[in-house]
Amino acid sequence: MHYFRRKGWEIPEREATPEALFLDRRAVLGAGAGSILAGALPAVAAEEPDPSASLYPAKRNEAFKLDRDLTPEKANQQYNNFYEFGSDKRIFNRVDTLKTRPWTLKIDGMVEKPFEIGIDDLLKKVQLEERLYRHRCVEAWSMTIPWTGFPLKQLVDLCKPTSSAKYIQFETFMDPKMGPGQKLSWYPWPYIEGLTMAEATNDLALMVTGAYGKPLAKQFGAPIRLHTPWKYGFKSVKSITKISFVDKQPKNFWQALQSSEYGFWANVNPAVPHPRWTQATEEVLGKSERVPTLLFNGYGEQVASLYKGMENEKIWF
Ligand SMILES: Nc1nc2c(c(=O)[nH]1)N[C@H]1C(S)=C(S)[C@@H](COP(=O)(O)O)O[C@H]1N2
Ligand SMILES: [Mo]
Repeated sequence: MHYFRRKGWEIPEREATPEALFLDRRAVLGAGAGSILAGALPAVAAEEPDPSASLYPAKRNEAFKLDRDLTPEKANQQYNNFYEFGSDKRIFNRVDTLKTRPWTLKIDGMVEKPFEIGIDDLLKKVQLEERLYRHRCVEAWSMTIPWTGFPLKQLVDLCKPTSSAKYIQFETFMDPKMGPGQKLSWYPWPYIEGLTMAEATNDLALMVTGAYGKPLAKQFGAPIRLHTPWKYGFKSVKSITKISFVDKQPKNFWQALQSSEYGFWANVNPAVPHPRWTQATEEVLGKSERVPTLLFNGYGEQVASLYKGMENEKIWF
């Protein structure tokens, strides 16, 4: 008999359909306790305005074009993977506990001098731009999104890694009060990801601080997350607090949880199936259609050279 335990990250392809998209969002939001209370009480605990708001929208870099429509903002903001807040896709209801100011990034490991920098000071040292990117989750759904951010290379240059640094390792915050999912001890918290230095300094690797012309919504991984559009979505680590330059290949969150299914490289390849579902096609978020998945998610021209000679190695999961 074919049987397996069902966990959040193990959804089979046919169940990757975004259920949330078929609900009436307005009805769901309108009926929430929040809106009822908001009417009954004087304004309480309004969020501080985001101090970086005036930096948006940033100028669009026209070099990054899409072959398909943008995913509507609302669809994108209500269908997220952010296990710090739960293993379902509707975490947008529960991200209020994420406090994004003050927010400090710690830089350590093989650098000339370790340092810490506040997010708003970092934003003064980089050049923000908007890029339209495709995103392909390993669960076989995809989205397109107008990110605002800056090339990771700009941050690497600020960090001044030494020549012994071979990889860059990213860490998400570790605070179960902010991210109650971190109370679940079978997950290898904190969420960790990594890239080689060549990947990190490729122009496509983007540090993302905004989306849809505004500072990042919390569910997208505010105030700063990574996006590597040629790799499966789990590489794009959210709400980063620490960046370490190291000489050993980092073991990422999903690899630590299930190394037979998730690895370090995770480059998108429609010809290499996940052990439990095909990667040949993807469900387009916000539309009820499946489209063929592309090698390197369509970004081969920019990144294929990084993997010359490695094509037969395990760089596809
Ligand atoms: N810290 C953290 N980063 C994360 C995740 C997560 O659970 N925690 N999920 C990853 C996965 S599997 C995907 S597909 C993307 C989803 O990004 P989005 O919600 O902005 O679409 O975030 C990635 N980054
Ligand atoms: Mo994902």
